[in-house]
Amino acid sequence: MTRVFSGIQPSGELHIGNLLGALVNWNKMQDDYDAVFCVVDLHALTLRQDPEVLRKNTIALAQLLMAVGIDPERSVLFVQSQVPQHPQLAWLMECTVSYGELSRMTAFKDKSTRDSTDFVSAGLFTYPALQAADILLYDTDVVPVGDDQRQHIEITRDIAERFNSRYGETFVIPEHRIPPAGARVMDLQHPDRKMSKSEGESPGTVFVLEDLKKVEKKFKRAVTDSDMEVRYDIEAKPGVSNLLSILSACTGTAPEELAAEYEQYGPLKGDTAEAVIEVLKPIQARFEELAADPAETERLLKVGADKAEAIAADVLARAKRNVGLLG
Ligand code: ATP
Ligand code: LTN
Repeated sequence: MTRVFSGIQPSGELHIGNLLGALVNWNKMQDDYDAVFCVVDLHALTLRQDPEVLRKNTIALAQLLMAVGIDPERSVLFVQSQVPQHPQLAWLMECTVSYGELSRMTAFKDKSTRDSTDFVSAGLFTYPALQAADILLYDTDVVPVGDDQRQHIEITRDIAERFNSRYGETFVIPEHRIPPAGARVMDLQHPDRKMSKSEGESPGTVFVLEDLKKVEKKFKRAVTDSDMEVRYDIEAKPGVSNLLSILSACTGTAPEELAAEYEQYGPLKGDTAEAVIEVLKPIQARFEELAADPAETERLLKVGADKAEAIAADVLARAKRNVGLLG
């Protein structure tokens, strides 16, 4: 069966960009694929973390993934640092990617130059090598991600192809899968930039666990533009198009088709808020239940890590053998 793998960082509160760009898709794929999903806590360490907060965020993110519908019975759900093959293969990846390739990663350029980053770790620079290890360890065919991860999947393919040509067939070459709607949810106040966790609390970011009244307010105050036409045109009308994309991701109707149904911004904002609230309501309710029993979540994650390790150990052994390391 086709294998899918994806990861998400426990580095802050989940927003509707993460949900619509990635998680809704993960959820759907469980039915038709052999799915492996990972909370990438080692990736979160590339930026400074408070240890207590990291531990809490890791458990909460796993609970949120389950609340969205990721089923630890049907899929493998685990925490990256509990499977030691990830950092082990990452070293082989670091030795297969060049300094120049890593320097060209836009995510590194963005994160290393942010005003809030006062310390640029070496891990932030080599981050894509660890991500390549995550993906390649599971003989992954498909990686469902949002649009911002395109470059990281490309570099994973380049590393895998280079390794295979240097040392013989070792890795499956993965492909990205970017959803047709919701792949790039933009900030409601600054529709020219993507909705981001790192922004923290802001009127442009809608969190999955946010109070629903506040969600409604944020949509009502979303930035649109001064001409009054509802049209799907990302370049000319980024704010309105963002609302249409969000509504489309929630309803499954194409944004162009939705645009034809509206003559004013007010009702579009109201309906988008309502559609998002309908998606969030059951997730929030399920999360409340799961959050009451963190020990059970930890137990499920351990079971997941064992299942993951059973796959990853074989692939790491193959890579070590091919590269000339002793078994
Ligand atoms: P940060 O905002 O701090 O860069 P992030 O929100 O991108 O973090 P990640 O853990 O890096 O969070 O991403 C998890 C998944 O969510 C990835 O597949 C990513 O592509 C997707 N994603 C993140 N932001 C958006 C967005 N605004 N629209 C659609 N998908 C997104
Ligand atoms: N870099 C990704 C998170 C991530 C990931 C992965 C995604 C780490 N490892 C493997 C897909 C597959 C991010 O920042 N969104």
